[in-house]
Amino acid sequence: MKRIPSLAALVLPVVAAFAMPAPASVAAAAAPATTTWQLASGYSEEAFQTVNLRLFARDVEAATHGRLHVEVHANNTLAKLGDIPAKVESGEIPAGETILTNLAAQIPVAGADAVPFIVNSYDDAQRLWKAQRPVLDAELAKKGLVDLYAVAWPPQGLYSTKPIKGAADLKGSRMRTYNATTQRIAEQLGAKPVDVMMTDLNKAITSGRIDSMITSGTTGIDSKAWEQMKYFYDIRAWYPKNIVLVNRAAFDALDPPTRDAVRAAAATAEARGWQMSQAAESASLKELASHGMHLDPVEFSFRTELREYGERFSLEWLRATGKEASAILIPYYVAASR
Ligand code: PCA
Repeated sequence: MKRIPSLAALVLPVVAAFAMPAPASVAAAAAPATTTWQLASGYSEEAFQTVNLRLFARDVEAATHGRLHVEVHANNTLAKLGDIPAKVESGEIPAGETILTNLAAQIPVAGADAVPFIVNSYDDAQRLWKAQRPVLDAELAKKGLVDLYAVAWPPQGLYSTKPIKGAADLKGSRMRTYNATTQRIAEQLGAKPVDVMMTDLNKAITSGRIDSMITSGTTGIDSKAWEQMKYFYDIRAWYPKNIVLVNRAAFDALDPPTRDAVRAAAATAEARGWQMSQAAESASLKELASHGMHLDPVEFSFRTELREYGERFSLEWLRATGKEASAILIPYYVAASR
């Protein structure tokens, strides 16, 4: 049997390629007081987003000669995923990583990430981020939040305990959701939304609490989806992003060279993270299959139904977002059509 390289083996060369050069920007001689940022994340240690986050913290430490120490608390240990944006906004914790769609209730443009089927590739996902970022940053600024970097998860596929031939097969199924946006998508499909954080996903799968879910191949691997869910459909519904946020006052309290070093490490983390995501994506479907999952093609009629649900969701999002939606989508479609 052909051996499938593990995800770690595929992601590590990407990590090595992004080793930061020896820090020169911050003069060690000045050595002012050390600052520590507590940084909360709601994802498990093995998630590639957390691996990248720890590398970011390491790079900041090196580039500032230890003047800024970023202490990463993964796995919901410092704050629960859903609470992280509010806690960073209030300053209770200086920094945190969240999935961008968690902000969609207060900042509708953040919800562009889960509009199904408008993004078809990593290139599209990058274009969307480029168009979305300035609009999003202006909204974050009003809340006293600074965006450091954002990285897309691999495309979201459909997992199920039984074969799915059409949307009718999802009716009444207990579909795992990960925030209000995915909850709305489940409702539209006629499924019963069951909110489960990624860190509790394996337990929810093995205890039979959920029958279906829409998430990435890599999260399916991290949560051992195959222990109950034998069917995977590569529907590539959307590419949600995680974003790392800092409280504005905490950021402004840094001296300018330290701020520059944080920005530089963030830019490196963003580029590295997107490459890690892509490396994980191309390996993950093979890995799911190697655990006995059926990767069946999506029936044409089901694909058509999914597109229709996607359009309905897009319209709801456009209505809720108003003119800011066009401020993102027009530049996005112009760039995508080039
Ligand atoms: N994994 C995370 C968010 C999107 C993804 O691919 C999750 O399932 O919670």
